[in-house]
Amino acid sequence: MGGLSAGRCLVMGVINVTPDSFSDGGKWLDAKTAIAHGVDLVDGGADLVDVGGESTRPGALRIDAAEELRRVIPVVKALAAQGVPISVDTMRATVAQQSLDAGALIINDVSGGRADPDMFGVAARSGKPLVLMHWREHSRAMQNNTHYDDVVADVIAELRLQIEAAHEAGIADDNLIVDPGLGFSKTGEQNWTVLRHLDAFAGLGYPLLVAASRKRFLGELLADGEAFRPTDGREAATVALSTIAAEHGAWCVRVHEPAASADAVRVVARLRSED
Ligand code: PMM
Repeated sequence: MGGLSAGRCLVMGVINVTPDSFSDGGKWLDAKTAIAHGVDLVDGGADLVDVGGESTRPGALRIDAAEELRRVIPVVKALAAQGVPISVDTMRATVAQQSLDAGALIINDVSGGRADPDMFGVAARSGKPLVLMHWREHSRAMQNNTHYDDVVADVIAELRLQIEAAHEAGIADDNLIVDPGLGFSKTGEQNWTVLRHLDAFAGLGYPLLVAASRKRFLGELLADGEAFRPTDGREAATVALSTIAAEHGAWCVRVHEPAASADAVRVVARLRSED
């Protein structure tokens, strides 16, 4: 993964340039604010910054490519120009290509190449790393598609198909990163099962990205009666999962607030190192 390794689990900070993402929707919609937030994420300990323009929260409707480009490209361009390592969170080949042209280093495709038939071609030609997340269908209906015989075995088998398709499209093996896709076509219970078996996902032999930050299943776990814990009260639980992901060999954790996770991954690295 070239310069994108540090002898420890990396921390990816998140900027959603969207009006409607579940945890930070609307906060960074203006490019200037988003760019300043990207710099804050790095100052707060993020090793790289993930920029996305399309919400993937359950039930979300899609925006068009022009709107996604309008949201994402100025932010990618400005942060990359300041030397911030950028991944672009997009399911569209055209947004991926223009983001790479603007200086992004990684394509983070939550559909794992399944939403846009041109995505693998862009990734293959660019020679840049591609995150293949486990994905079944678009957000609008994904929570109606959560049947598995065995969630760990089935998600791994589906990820293997995505990996095979990426190979066939000419993407180099060492440019693939995998992600189990917590919350994507998965119930809260299934997310916990996946997290209990991170070793099996790491065992695929690719760098593993884990993105649990502030997700709904944490709000449910920490609920006060019927009321889910609000997103800004899910930080400590997020850091607990960053620690566990790092302990199980994750390459990177994707989080909204990097500072505490950046400390946690250093604690794990120190414990795992020999004296
Ligand atoms: N989750 C979200 C967005 N992008 N990317 C990857 N690779 N893995 C994820 O699980 C993932 C993602 C949704 O969360 P957000 O709205 O907080 O960004």
